[in-house]
Amino acid sequence: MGSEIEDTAGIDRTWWKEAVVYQIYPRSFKDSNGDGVGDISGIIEKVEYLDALGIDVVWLCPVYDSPNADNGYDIRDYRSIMDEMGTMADWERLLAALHDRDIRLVMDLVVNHTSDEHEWFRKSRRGEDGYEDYYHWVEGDPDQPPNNWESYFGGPAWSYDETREAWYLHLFDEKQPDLNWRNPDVRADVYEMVDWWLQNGIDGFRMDVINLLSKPEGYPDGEIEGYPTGREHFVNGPRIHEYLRELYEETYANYDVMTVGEMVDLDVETANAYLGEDGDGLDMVFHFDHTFIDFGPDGRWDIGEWSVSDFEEIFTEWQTGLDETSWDGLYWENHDQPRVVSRFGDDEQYRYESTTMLATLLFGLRGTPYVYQGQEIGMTNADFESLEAVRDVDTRRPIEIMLEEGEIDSYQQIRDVVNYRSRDHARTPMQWSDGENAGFTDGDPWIKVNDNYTEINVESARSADRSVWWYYRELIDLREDEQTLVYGEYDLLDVPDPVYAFTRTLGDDELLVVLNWSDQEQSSSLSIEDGTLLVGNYSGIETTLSETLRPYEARIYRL
Ligand code: TEU
Ligand code: CA
Repeated sequence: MGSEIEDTAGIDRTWWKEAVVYQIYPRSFKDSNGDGVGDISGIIEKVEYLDALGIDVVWLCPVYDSPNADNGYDIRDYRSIMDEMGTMADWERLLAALHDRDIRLVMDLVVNHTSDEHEWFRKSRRGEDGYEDYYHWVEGDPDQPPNNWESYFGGPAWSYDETREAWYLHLFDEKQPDLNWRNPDVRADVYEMVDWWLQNGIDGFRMDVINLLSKPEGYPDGEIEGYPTGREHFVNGPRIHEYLRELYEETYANYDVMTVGEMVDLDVETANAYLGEDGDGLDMVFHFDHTFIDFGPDGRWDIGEWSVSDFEEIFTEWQTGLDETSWDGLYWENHDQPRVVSRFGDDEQYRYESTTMLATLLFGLRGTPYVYQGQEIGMTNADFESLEAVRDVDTRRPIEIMLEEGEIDSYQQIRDVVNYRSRDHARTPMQWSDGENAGFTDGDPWIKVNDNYTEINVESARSADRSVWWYYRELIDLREDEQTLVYGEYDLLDVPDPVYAFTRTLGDDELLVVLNWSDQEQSSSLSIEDGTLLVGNYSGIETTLSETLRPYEARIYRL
């Protein structure tokens, strides 16, 4: 609790608002048995590390039994652990080890779809009694999908099933059929499973593409072209609020847990309908607005221009547009996004400065910050020199389509965009040391290790006097001490780009966040005479804000 503001009345304190969340993609975090795949025992080896970093909550990406068409986001059995990840007993040890250190555990909840190898789908495909309507089936011409909806991973959202002789819907891979939430039996089965995990003692859920659950009857064609066609029908679909409300009431309403909904295509108004007092029992959301900023005219596989004012506009809209009781999930990276320093910073000359500037922004905003594994040491994008090196279905599939359709003749034509955007950048192994395979595995890693591991790794970052790791450590501490950083109101200051400055105010307490988002010196256009510097990524600054900010300089003051 911050000493300055202990007396500030009227804050409704909530643990998940004050928490810093650390996201683990288990396949790439730490391998304990030399098979090249990260696992639960590997995470247990690193619990001490997580504690040293100071985070409060771990969000663990899927570890459930899965054939791994989409690395665990295609679940075969919700109640057992994938062989490669370990056993239920390992998972219980992990939960205990985290709880021993007062770290909470949030699990991934993937209930828009299952694997096509899930028992429900196997029964449904055979038309077994009681399971016929567990998924979205439409009969018809095997050459003509029921409508023009597209998959997020490219290509049509429908596949024809020879066994059932009907089309089934999959908004992601064909091995990820969408569950039919209109069917009350599906909902009851899901709620029972969710409750089972809650009873196992977890502290919440990150809810995968949770605003896609409701699909309209009749499956009307999409009218709006784009990524992907049909989205006006299945994003925030007709019964979405009813389903989420019911899920809440049947399950986590009865527990002290946190929920964060990953919501595609979400705007602020719609977020308010899901969140807060009049919402559906969801605590916070992840929106995507700031991740679309650098899409080119041809979409995701095209690199577009972005500017600091685009970011200011988006963040300000969310910071000021969310209702008093709504809450935001703040992130730069996750397992679906490239490395932020390579994207919005400078991963060469100013890797330290730009990574820490971006971190200062993340921690300076109102909401709960999420740190993705490797972000805390400033990991960068890798070079995927051939299609063979690419692992992600959501990179491979679109490229295969481009090749089939003759949009490109070879992988090399798209390599630069892959090296900019692919989800695989987040999935290269965590760089623990300058040892073999970055200390991730004794075996052959399932995906390439970034070549720069000899320079960028946890061991060297922790032993350096100044490093990205120590800066994150400082920000995490600061947020723990300063309630104003958690609860304070956000106000944008009117300074010329590429400087971005805003204040956070709680009662009488006022903090100033000022960032130079460029590789050039900039005038801050602000003059602070007697502030107290709380954190900064350059040394040798005291109480005044000098006119000139150095490249990617970031500071937080108490005014
Ligand atoms: O992601 C949803 C989602 O919107 C992504 O597929 C996104 O479109 C893509 O990564 C490009 O940015 C969630 C999970 O986070 C992702 O890993 C899964 O592949 C997907 O759902 C399906 O479960
Ligand atoms: Ca392993």
